[in-house]
Amino acid sequence: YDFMTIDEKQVEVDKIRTGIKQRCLFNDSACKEIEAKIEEVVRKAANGEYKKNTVDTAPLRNKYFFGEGYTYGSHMEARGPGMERLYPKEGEESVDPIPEWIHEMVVQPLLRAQLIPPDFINSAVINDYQPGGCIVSHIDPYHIFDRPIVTVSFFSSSALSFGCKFEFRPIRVSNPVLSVKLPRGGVTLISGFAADEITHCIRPQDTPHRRAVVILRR
Ligand code: AKG
Repeated sequence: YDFMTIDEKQVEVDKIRTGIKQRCLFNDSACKEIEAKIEEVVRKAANGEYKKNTVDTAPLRNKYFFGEGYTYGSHMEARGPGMERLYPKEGEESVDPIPEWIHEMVVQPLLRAQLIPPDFINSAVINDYQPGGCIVSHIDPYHIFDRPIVTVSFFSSSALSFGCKFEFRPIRVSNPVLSVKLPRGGVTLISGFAADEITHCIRPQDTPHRRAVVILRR
């Protein structure tokens, strides 16, 4: 992107924007109720109440997989884009089902707002970020996830950045082609160019406070 002219960058930004939809659906009191439920998930995980693959802990970011689990990185012999695979639906490797409160408190309002078709969502992932937590640039694997990809933010606001390059040790992130705000209680849907043709990430500097996101996908 550093080699693009201003006009070329604008065309790129316009294409990304066509694939982003945002709505503020959850007010402060709805957020508080959902945040209490997220705390319950954290507690249950700490108590060892979930299946092994439901919980994925990392220093600044824990993940909780419900409905469908998948593996994409360090535990695999063959890694990299295209090599991600879903865990089986039954048995040792499977994850816990989507909790009822996610259906009632998070998915139902999306259905009422006609943002997703009925019965679309069969995967719910909670990412719980500590301050400075991040997700490196990636495209959600097409062979695993349909579009749109839906996220709802809790505890604090952040930003979703498109087209960043990451460097490590020390961590450095290039300026995004486009960055969109992710307000607490806000819903973000990505599809088309925004989901398929450009990477997205959460930069460490955009998570100054603890934040959780519920990612709803099929
Ligand atoms: C992912 O976990 O794949 C994300 O892109 C997370 C996005 C977010 O935290 O809003």
